[in-house]
Amino acid sequence: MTVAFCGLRLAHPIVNGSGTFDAIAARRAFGDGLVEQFPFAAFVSKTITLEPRVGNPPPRLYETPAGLINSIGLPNKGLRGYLDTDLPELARLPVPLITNVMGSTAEDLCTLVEALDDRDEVDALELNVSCPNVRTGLDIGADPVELAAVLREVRPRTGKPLIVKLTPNTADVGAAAQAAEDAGADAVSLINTLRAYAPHPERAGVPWLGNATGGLSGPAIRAVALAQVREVAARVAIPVVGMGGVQSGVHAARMLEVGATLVAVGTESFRDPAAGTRISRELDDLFAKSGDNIG
Ligand code: RRO
Repeated sequence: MTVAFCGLRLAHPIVNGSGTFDAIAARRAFGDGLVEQFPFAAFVSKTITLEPRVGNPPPRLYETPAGLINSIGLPNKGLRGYLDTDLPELARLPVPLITNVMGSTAEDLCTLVEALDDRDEVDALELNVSCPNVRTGLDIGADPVELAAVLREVRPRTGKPLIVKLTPNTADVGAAAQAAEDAGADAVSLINTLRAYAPHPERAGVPWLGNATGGLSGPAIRAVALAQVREVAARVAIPVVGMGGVQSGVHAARMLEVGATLVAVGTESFRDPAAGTRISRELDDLFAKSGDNIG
């Protein structure tokens, strides 16, 4: 079941959520086999910023009854490190590469986008305007007016497909999606994690996470993700990448039913690094059983 997405032709509709699958570490840990049988139809990189970042203080993870709270805080090598060290490795993957970027100012974002536009190894860009774990002073994804203003500066800097990763931590995700489309986004992706607090299990009033709050992912957020993807898909004409708690082919089918073109798998890959392969097979089986009419 190939899928057309922003001018790319993908082998199936399952991709990874940014930051939830480290393809370079996976090759080291599991060997070339995992990379040759790559679990995803396109690879979305972890978010990169202009300058290197060390990320948030530990602890960075907290398990909830049906999910995971992370407060990773965007550790990355910065643009230079990505271009020099990671990009040559990621270019060897057998699938298109989508590079995810985040800036604390529109100027930073423009620099990132221009530098990546120059690189043939990068097939598309995803703009992260939705990380719950950094205080940038620029919560652009939550404010449609600000989001559109930043996108109008960034859009002309690249001819590559531009995907905007929306935040669920806003009153009106449909308005944010509409603003992204109006300002020239080629696609939107959602949902990023829901802002969440993890209490210390033994010390009353003390946060567990080093950064106090984090972002909730996993099965706990699936129903929220479906509601937001459904709302956004009904509102915009550009393709939607739906994600949030997808663990099976049936879950992926539900995302497609509410209007997603692609489905991203995130937290499930931590449990099973080959989850993408399994979920795309399960989806194929569902299509085979019921034609185009998945029930
Ligand atoms: O690095 C992170 O803490 C992080 C990012 Br950039 C994001 O977009 N979403 C998330 O849950 N964590």
